[in-house]
Amino acid sequence: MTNERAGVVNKDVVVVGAGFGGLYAIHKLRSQGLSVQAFETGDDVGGTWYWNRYPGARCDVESMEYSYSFSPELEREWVWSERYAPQPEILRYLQHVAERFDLRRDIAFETRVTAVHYEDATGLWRVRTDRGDEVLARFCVMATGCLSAGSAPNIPGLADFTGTLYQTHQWPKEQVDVTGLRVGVVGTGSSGIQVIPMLAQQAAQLTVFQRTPNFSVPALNRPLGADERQSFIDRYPELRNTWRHGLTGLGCGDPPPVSALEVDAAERTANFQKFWNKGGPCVGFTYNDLIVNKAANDTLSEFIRERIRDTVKDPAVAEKLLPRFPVATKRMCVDTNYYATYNKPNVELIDIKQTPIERITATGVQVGGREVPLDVLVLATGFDAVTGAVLRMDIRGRNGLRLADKWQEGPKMYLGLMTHGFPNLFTITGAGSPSIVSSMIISIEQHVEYIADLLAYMARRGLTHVEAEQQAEEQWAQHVTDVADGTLYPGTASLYVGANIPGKPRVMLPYLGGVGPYRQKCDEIAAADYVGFALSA
Ligand code: N01
Repeated sequence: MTNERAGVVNKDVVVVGAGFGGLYAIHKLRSQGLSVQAFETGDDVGGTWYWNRYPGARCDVESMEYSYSFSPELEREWVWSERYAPQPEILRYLQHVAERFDLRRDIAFETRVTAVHYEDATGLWRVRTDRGDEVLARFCVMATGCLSAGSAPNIPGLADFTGTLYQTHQWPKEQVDVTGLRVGVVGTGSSGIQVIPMLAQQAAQLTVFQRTPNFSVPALNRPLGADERQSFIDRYPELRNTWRHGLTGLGCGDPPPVSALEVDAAERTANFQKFWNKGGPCVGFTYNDLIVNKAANDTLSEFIRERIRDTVKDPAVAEKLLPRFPVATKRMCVDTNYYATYNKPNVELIDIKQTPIERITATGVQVGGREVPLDVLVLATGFDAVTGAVLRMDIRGRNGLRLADKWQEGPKMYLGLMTHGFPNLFTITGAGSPSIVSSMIISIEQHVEYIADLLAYMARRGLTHVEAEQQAEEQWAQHVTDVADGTLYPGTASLYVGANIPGKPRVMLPYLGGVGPYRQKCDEIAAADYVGFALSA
């Protein structure tokens, strides 16, 4: 397809996206003898790691964990250089994977899938792209990413700005140098918290427009020694197995069976400090009730607020940076020098909840009755998470049912894999699966392998169609809600519940029951001949 763009092409599977999910889907399904056509909007592989090239972009999961496990040879040959891999290195890793497994030959780059229509008469999907491609396929795999559809903030006057506008999730490939310039950043989520310290090193003046302060923990990133790397590689089978069956899939492991309220304050603080000193998010896994009990959560929230007060010299600035929602009910950010950046004389923090942006002008940002003059404005304003990328395509299932109509009140999916009315259409890390609260690669591999196993099961039995049953999907959606209701998550306005996108239905998007229990449930369903999935020939 890459070179021939005329006529309708027949394939077994269309894969949309060539990030971590799409690349593994191509490899895995092809190895089962299926013909695959993949489409990718970017001009190379990488997905999230292709687009998010902003200075400071780095994974918040340790590099020895954030890699594929499906190939022991790949595990052995790739050399991660740092504890937390920077974006260029992860992109090189994915390029290496594409080469090593010869994946590029089935990917059409710079091609956006626009329409995915099910044809009742043939039982096939007709997939169309913005380059005029047309593919008929029995199966579709949406590997479109959970954090790939950027949100467009509705800030008055944004279009009037005549300086340079950057968005973290569409950062240019060329080197951006802001030396001597006046720079503004809107957004203090994971992206903002990573880019702000980097821009502050160059900018003449950096102004951060913060709506909601976030919790961030220091990464304490460092080079990875050969011995340390080898020790991981030697223990990979055992480690991977533990991660796969844990709650989040992260190397932090599951919290011990101890409540934060069972231990006295001095012991608890010492324990938090011990994990804080190691860097990374494991401080969030120190007690088993931090995300289910507000009083327990307050202990860690307050501990981190204290660290912010310790770091930021001006108490008034520190006060503005203190997050007020329960820690870990939004993804904890992992930073390098974030809070200390506010001690620099060229950095100003404006609390736009207290003093809202009035409008953006041609030359800056009008706020609190004054104009902050800017040469560069950076938007780090996040994503239409989990469902955004899927819903931006015109997907129509049986009887012409539009996915956007079906999901008007929020997504309903069976296991986050399939939705009723859309036979043979799968989603990698879809709504109702652990997805963005888990270590993504573990969840991606589990979904790809589950789909591949299901297709192999169908092939063995001469079955051609699979569809989530409505009742199974309703029950799973209820279970996702019930599990969430047992935690502090729903009380926080986060991207997990769609609160960051105006008008998006408030539904818990990820499954909070944990990757281990989720995997077990999926495996039980498979062992019971895929109960809840209607299979037919
Ligand atoms: O996006 P976010 P992100 N006016 O939604 C603000 C992953 N990730 O790209 O909180 C003013 O977290 C918004 O304010 P508020 C990770 O899973 C990982 O930073 O809505 N402000 C918020 O401060 C993460 O969870 C890594 O009040 C506006 C910010 O913009 C996910 O991606 C790195 C606004 C958006 O924060 C998303 O992170 C980067 C407006 N109109 C991302 N609209 C790593 O691996 C939004 N905001 C390290």
